[in-house]
Amino acid sequence: MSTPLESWVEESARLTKPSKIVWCDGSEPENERLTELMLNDGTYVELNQKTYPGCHLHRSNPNDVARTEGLTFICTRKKEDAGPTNNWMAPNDAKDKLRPLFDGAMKGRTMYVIPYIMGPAASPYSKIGVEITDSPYVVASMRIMSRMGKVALERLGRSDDFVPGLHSLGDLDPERRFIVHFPEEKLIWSVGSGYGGNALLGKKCFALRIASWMARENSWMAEHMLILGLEDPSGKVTYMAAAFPSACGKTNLAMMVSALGKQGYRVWTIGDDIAWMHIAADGTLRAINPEAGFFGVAPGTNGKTNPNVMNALHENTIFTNVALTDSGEPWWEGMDSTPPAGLTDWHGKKWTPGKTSAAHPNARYTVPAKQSPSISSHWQDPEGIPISAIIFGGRRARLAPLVYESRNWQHGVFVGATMASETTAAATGAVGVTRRDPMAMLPFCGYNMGDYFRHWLAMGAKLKNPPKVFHVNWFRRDADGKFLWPGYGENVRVLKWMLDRIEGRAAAAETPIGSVPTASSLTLDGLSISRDTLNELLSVNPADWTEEEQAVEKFFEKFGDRLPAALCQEQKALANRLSASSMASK
Ligand code: O2Y
Ligand code: MN
Repeated sequence: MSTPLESWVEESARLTKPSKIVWCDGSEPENERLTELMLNDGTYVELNQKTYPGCHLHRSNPNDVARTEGLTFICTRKKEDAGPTNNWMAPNDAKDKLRPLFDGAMKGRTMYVIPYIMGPAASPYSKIGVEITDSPYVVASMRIMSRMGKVALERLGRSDDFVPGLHSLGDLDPERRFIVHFPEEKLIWSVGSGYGGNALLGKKCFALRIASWMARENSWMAEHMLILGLEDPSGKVTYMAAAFPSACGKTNLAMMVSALGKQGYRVWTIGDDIAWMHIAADGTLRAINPEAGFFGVAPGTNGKTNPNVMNALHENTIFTNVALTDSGEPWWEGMDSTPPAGLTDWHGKKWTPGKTSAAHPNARYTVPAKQSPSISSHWQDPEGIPISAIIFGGRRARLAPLVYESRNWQHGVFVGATMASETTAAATGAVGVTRRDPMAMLPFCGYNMGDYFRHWLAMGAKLKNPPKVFHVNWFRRDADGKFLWPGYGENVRVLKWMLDRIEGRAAAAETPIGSVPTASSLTLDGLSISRDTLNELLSVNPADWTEEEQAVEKFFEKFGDRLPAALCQEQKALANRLSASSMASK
């Protein structure tokens, strides 16, 4: 008798009609065969194998260069269960719409069956997915980003406990591109894109959208968070998870080279994008990184912003939509100050400096996590690592101080739920517009965000000693528009203050929004920063925050009666504290 997996593969083959089916085992010889095939058909360009052994360049279709939120749907039976922040289609309507796009889509192509594990192979908190795809580039990428092949098939056995994801490149026409999720049946269908989050179904589709639904059902958390460990001079490591909207330097923070290295503070990487967190038997929150690689933005990455990843990506790395030097090496804007002569751009054309960038702004590297010099020796611990702090962040030019600590878990949930960031030139659309992005999950929560906030509150109630919750803003500017804080490796000073708060060592001043460091509680030796700049960085302006609180009230209205009362209370309490503080200063 067929296994549930075999039955689903047969059913998918009847629909998509491939000329051949290949079950991927994740082995080196299989990867070599696929590499050869992609070099021959132009999917891959070989990079300089002396300086970049095992590295290749892939150029995607120019109309297919980023995740497409507008074409991403959550298909629940009831529209309210997808909520006001998701695109919604009824499950049957979605299937009726997409079935014809899959019908015969793999004619003349090979269907690859990719069994994969999200999370360390030996962890009870890992989960199995199976992606069916007609893209060998997706196979090679999934091999880096997950534990793929034999290991997953062996763990699955004859069980039906896997998340199926059907993917086809289709004809790559954006008019026929859809990424749809059926969280009630834990199923993913994606057609018409071969890029990133749209096509590597283990990442955003499974590990966040479907997993967030599973997590609520079973009292755990699937979060869009990096995980890092901060080592102190005694060798003790304290772990923190952090959520940032895009363009806030999340990967750089996860892999930071500490400016306090000489004092014995070092940052270790567990993960750069996603955290699955569960409550352990002792009532602590423990996290695993479900991924095995980094799929990071290349432009802007250099020896200063992220020296660890720059070291990591010299071997076994897939580069997508970067530029190519005349010696066959990858290049992107922000790698070094002047572009080398003789560049080929991301379209494969000779590049002349001028209006267009040589690399696409969303060009990526896909690199095994184990290659980073910053990778923690605990990154694959089956039970996960204990989380002592949760950090939310955003890019706010004026409003938010460098760092503040929430009053308690419930207030921390409010801080996460009201997170916002100002758009940068790197994102599409207007620059400097404030986009609210609760817990950085806006595009990734697989259900109604009002229910998601309720789940966060419920998790706090189950934790014996909930992590402290902080908010950071590396991007505050002065009146002339200059950044007040140097960022990058210096951000460790803020992490150290958090650690000192956790350990009960650091002082803080109470403000209406939470506690900020006193000037002397931050470790600033070796950093040239004036007292005025520091005061500006840490200041909380009640007038600006009153405007913010009113914007939050309006944002919360979206969720109607799905918004937990506790968050309304937090918003009203903030309003009261702000008004009391304004009165006191008059
Ligand atoms: O454009 C894409 O498909 C990549 S999106 C992405 C990739 C790695 C980590 N995070 C993200 C994101 O959008 O949050
Ligand atoms: Mn992300």
